[in-house]
Amino acid sequence: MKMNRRTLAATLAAVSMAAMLPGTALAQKKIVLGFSQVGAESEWRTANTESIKSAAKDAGIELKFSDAQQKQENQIKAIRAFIAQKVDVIAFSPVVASGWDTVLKEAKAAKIPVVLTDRAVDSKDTSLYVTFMGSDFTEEGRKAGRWLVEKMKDTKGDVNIVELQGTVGSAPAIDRKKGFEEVIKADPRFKIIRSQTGDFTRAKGKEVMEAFLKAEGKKINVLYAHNDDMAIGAIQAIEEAGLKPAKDITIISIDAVKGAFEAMIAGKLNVSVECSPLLGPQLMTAVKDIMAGKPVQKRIVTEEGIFPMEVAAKEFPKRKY
Ligand code: GYE
Repeated sequence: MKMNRRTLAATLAAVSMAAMLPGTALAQKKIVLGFSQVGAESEWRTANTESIKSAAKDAGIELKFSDAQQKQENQIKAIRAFIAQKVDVIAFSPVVASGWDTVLKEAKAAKIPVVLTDRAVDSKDTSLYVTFMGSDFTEEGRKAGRWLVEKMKDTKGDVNIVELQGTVGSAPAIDRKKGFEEVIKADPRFKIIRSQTGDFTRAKGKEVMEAFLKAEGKKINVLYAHNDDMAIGAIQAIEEAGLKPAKDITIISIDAVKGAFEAMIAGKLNVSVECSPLLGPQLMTAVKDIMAGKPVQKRIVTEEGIFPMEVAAKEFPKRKY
């Protein structure tokens, strides 16, 4: 059928009107995003969840949110459910780095693009995901190490360090350990005398620190905790043992959440390396770009700083998490 200009214009107008009206076949479909979260283990994670939920709302994206309670099997189940529901995009923060290839291949076979947020996977096949957005955890570990080396530069003798690791096998636990060791190994005075996981939680951080104190007592000069929550739990253990946190034991942790600032202002934590959980807005941008067929960078790195206790009171009012 041939159309003259006027009928063509009218048809186009009608089509675009219909696209704006809900309930018509041509109404624009909301993008559906399935997100599998690690859990609610830390202040960081709570802020991350909040960021994702509010950014989805702001972007007009329908979010199917699932909490895995720190279990990989639950994340795999959630991803399979998202595939069955035919969501448009799947995003997740992998609790551990390994063991994802099978389920990611299932998503790929279903032609559902996958975005990694916060934590990386160790899959060799990088075509299994579109992009990975989040922090450089190795660099965070290096920042912690550099701060300690500088702090101890005028002291004599061994520096005995105890380390509270994050969740076993998680990218931040692996990389924060690696980056920190890389820096401190330059000086043989620095020794990690105990290292154990506290699973990124306050309760575990306290429990493991109690064990460290029992075993090593006053030998401990430094606590390096892979996140603030474990440091905050450990601070309690240190006080209960009759020692002064941040004085008798120098304490370094990572995240720079509000709880860490409060501890620094109270003089109980020496320094926190920043790790931003506010990944929601950039995740929604990536989801929209993917749906629009625009190219997306393979790696999106979060920029972050470091906050020693001396600046805590001044910085605190500016903190968003
Ligand atoms: O540092 C910790 C959380 O993956 C960066 O997970 C995140 C880490 C964060 O439980 O507090």
